[in-house]
Amino acid sequence: TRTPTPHDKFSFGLWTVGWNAVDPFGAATREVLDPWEYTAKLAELGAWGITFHDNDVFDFDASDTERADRVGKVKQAADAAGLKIEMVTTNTFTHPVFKDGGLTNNDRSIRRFGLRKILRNVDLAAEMGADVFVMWGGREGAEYDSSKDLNAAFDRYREGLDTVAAYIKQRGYDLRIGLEPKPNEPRGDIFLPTVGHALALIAELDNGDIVGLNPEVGHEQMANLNYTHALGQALNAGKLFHIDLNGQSGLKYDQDKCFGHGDLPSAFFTVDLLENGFPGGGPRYEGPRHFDYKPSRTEGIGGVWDSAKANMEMYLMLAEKARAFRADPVTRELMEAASIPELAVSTLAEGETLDDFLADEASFENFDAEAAGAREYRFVELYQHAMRHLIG
Ligand code: 3MF
Ligand code: MG
Ligand code: MG
Ligand code: MG
Repeated sequence: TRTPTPHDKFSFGLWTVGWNAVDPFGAATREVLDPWEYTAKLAELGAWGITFHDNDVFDFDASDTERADRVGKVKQAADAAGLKIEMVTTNTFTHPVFKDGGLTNNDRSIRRFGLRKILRNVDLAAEMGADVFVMWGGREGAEYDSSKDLNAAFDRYREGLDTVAAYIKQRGYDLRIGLEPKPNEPRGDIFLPTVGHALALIAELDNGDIVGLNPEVGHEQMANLNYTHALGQALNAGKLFHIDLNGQSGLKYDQDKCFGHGDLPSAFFTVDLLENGFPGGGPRYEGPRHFDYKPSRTEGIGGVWDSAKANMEMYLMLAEKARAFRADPVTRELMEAASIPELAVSTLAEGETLDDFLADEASFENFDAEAAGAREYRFVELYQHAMRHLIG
């Protein structure tokens, strides 16, 4: 079915539908509502959850009372609409103080301030009942290679992340951190440009057990990488904590189009992985289907809701097709013919020692590489069969 329900676990950042369409070249093209005014409509459209940055809800310099008042209004509206606040994040990119970053700023006093702002919002995330605390270090980076001690920058990035994770543990919060990689924009080069870079840094943390990823479709594609592969490796590492779904058409600025409105076949295989899992079983993603997109500047408030619906409809249409693709006996035969199930069989037999392996002449001395090199996989036909399901 193509009608979203809370069961589908769709969620939206308040900064997505709430974007007034200011861009680097033009002024706002839309009026925006107060953050708590988006919840009823999102729930009516079938969403399950919402997410926000601290400063989507209250200003950078809001007083404590103002902060509490505005946060309370969002929480109340979400509760009234039956929406879960599943993720909260901190804005460490808009205010000029963060122009050289929060955790990796050259200025130590700014790093201490940035870290305190983040810790404050960890408290807020816990108070809102969120499961995930996303950290997108959009200003952690540089335009000029002369501007940074890179070794120190990575030390400070690790220190900052470990401090946030240690704080979560010390307070006993049921929260996990999701790092969001992005290669560039707004910085010329952002640290942790891809999922792979983030995984490598997480492995070096003292408190890395509660640190994972929030990969975004467009961000991986801006690095010319395959989003589904990024999800696959993060899942395989037990680190896929959250996702940002949207659409991107090739190597451009961060387009944040609706999910599936960029690279459609790629979106199909992303949904296939999320809904059907790996062909040979293995870890599954059970978290929110979270959209981080921007309703185009050409849209009015009607278009904001058209685009919110489009994200969910795209996902559900793709899910329907991905399920049919996997259930089709022809798909199974082609997967079998391509030896896909065999990839889930370990290369060394269970209990096989290295000596056993080296003594197995069938695997080397008597192996017919010519014959094996002549085998076929029919990957093209399998892909074409997916396309039959997608657009046939
Ligand atoms: C920028 C982003 C961010 C992050 C957000 C954390 C403003 O390209 O994608 O959105 O997603 O800061 O969730
Ligand atoms: Mg983005
Ligand atoms: Mg984006
Ligand atoms: Mg994002």
